[in-house]
Amino acid sequence: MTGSIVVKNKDDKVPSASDVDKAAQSEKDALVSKLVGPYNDAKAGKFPLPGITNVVGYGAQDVQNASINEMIPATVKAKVGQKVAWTMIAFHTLSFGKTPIEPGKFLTKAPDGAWHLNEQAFAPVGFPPAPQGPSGPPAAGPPPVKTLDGGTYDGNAFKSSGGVGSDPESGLLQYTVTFTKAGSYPFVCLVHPKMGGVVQVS
Ligand SMILES: [Cu+2]
Repeated sequence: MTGSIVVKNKDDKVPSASDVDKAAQSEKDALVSKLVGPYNDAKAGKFPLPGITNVVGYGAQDVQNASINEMIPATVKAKVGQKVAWTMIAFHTLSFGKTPIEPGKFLTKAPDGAWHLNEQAFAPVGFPPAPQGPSGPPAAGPPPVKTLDGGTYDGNAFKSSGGVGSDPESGLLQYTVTFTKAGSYPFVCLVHPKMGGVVQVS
């Protein structure tokens, strides 16, 4: 994520706030129009790569600077004993149970006014953390898939993937959870408020 500030001479003309707003809006419209097709396909259960049925966040390969902060589908159905896989697209968490922080409230203000990241939002909970290895050069062909197995879940505790995502170099990351008891299990992303869904296990 990068940006730049251009400092102009005092007498140079600079765009007005409304010019900047208009430019930003048209950039946004252009990005949205590129994402609408893939988004509608995903909502209809159509993903461009095999083996993907559930995603945490979504986007389009040719749009690197915008993504969709949504769980697709929002309702996932599973049978007792079934291992469910979610493909983590950008940086999100997939978290079940009573969350240690309110989704989106991952920054806390210290008495000195400095903002700190709330580590509880991004730590994996309820299973051993995945080994963090260096990512290699991109391989030819479809991106490799790495699996982060979250183990089993019966609704009795907090469980979270931690803050994870896929990246173009090391490939897709799938987080899996095996449901051992019938029930309805809501899940959220601790980074983005309103990003959630439910697993219905029967
Ligand atoms: Cu998120």
